[in-house]
Amino acid sequence: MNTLVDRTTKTVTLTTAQALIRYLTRQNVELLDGSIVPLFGGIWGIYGHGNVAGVGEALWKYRKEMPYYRGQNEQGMAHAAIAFAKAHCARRVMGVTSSIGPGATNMVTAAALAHVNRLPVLFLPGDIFASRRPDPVLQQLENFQSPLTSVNDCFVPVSRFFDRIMRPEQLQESLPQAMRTLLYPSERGPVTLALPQDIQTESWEFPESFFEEQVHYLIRQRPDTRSIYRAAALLKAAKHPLLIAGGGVHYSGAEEALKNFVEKHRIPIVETQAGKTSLPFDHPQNLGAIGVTGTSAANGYAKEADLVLCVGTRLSDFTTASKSLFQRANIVQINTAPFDAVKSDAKSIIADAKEGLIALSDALEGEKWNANVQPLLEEWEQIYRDSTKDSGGLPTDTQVLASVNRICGETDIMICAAGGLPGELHKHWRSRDPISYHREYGYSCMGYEIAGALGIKLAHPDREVYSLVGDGSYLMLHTELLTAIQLGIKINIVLLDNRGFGCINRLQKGCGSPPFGNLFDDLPTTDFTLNAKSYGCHAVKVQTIEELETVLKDNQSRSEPCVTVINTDPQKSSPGHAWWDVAVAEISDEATVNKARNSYMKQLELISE
Ligand SMILES: Cc1ncc(C[n+]2csc(CCOP(=O)(O)OP(=O)(O)O)c2C)c(N)n1
Ligand SMILES: [Mg+2]
Repeated sequence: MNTLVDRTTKTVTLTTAQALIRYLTRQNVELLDGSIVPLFGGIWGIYGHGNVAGVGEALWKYRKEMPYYRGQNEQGMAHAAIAFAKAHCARRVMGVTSSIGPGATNMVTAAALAHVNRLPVLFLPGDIFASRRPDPVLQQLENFQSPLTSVNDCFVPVSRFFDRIMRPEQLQESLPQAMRTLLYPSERGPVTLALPQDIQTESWEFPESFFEEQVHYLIRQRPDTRSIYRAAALLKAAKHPLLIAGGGVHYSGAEEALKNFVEKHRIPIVETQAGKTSLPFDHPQNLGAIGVTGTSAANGYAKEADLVLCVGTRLSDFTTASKSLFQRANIVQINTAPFDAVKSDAKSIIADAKEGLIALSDALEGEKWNANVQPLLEEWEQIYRDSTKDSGGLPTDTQVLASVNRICGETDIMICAAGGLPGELHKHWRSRDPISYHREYGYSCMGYEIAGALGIKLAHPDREVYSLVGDGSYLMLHTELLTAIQLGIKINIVLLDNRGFGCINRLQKGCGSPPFGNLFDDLPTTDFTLNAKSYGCHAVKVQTIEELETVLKDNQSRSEPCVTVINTDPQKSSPGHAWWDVAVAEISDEATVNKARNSYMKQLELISE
């Protein structure tokens, strides 16, 4: 592998689709443990006239080298592909092929999800004929201004790299760019290669050398020395520094470097959703979740911090508590992407998290801060105990998650994305394994939870996967449960049924609006167990936390997907410890809205002081 090849004469004649799939099968990756595996874990697909005879034919030809997975919904398949990549810390990838039109646009939401979370995935939507011979072909949009436009142009703003393959030989330029986007940490994100259906089937004499076996590896960008000395000088001048660990810590595999850094310099850390479990939850310097969904300890310390060292975070609205948390602190950012590194007027260190932390630690020499965080941690421990203990009534989300947490083994993976749960989990979930907390909270996309669980299980077949899902998210997209049955894959679904959009109902009331349009007040109860059983899942409804734990334990010996349903209280959530900017109407007929507007304006004044 990666030896010199004869680039002179040898050619091979293949269709565009065959060349594409053959090229993908030749891409490998060296993982951090030194093992070499195929870069692509497989291709998901749903066929239609736009891909069945082109990409479909090629996937059959290469079926031994490239696994093919057939899902139920293009968005669901793409969620599974993205979760597979995330569960591999973005080091392995999957592709998704669709027909033209609705099959393609079904993937646009997932492309945005991957874009927001900086996660790699390869979209292969079919496209209208390049020859325009059968125009308008079935499912063709027919843009009135430009026949160049098809629905696949919706992928342009949600892809990190987009190309339309109008000639077979174009692959030779396009595929290396696609690989660059899937693999370079600073560029990483979704790639879309739109494939006109006639071009998929046309052949070309490709040089054999194009298909040589490649072994990729994690590219670690080293920091510029000046940026390190500038950051070290700022840190040395600070009295209360704080480190925010973001998803970049996991993508870099920087957990050990982070531990060494904080233990040597005695700086407390807090974690974003993507960065949770950068350190074990019980590490004495880990103050836990930061931001709108943060702990009292993390947010309490952040208010006092005079320097915030951000490692691999996008500094989202939730992380910064709508920019209210540490607006007076100096910000230093270690990030592979200059786009993220300059946010919040940060002094940037453009680097891989591990490389950046090691270099900064060297530059700080023996400097130590010794913050006393013990009282903050003790206060949080008490709040944690009060919120998670079983109080006997209708269970809360927090009590359910604590119960699942008790059942989970150290290396089991728990996934969640939207609703009230992610906020509760960010604060209250306790684990030590770096990849055990799988959160999609960049796009917080309802419907990621079950399809995503499938992708995680494909990435880690030896681990139990628990998906915590609200009834709203379940109803939005649960049909990849059937795909789990098809593939003989076990996932554990815990469905928290609070009869609707609990968190949005609470938000609506918090903004002064009368509650409507969120909870199912008038509908008879839905029997989710019947729904899950109809696909072949093992499904049980439980009433209490105690029963939940008994069922989850029993399910550990099962091999089919298990769905456990529990009713939860839509009105209860644990207290927040930071502000979230949700704009309230300036004028309203409702007195409650006017009141909420007044407190909103007071908050805005507070942060602009
Ligand atoms: C695809 C999508 N549509 C809408 C939203 C906005 N939204 C966020 S949470 C939520 C309700 C989720 O309901 P459920 O899954 O039952 O969780 P709960 O709020 O009850 O905890 C909605 C509508 C979203 N995040 N994703
Ligand atoms: Mg709900």
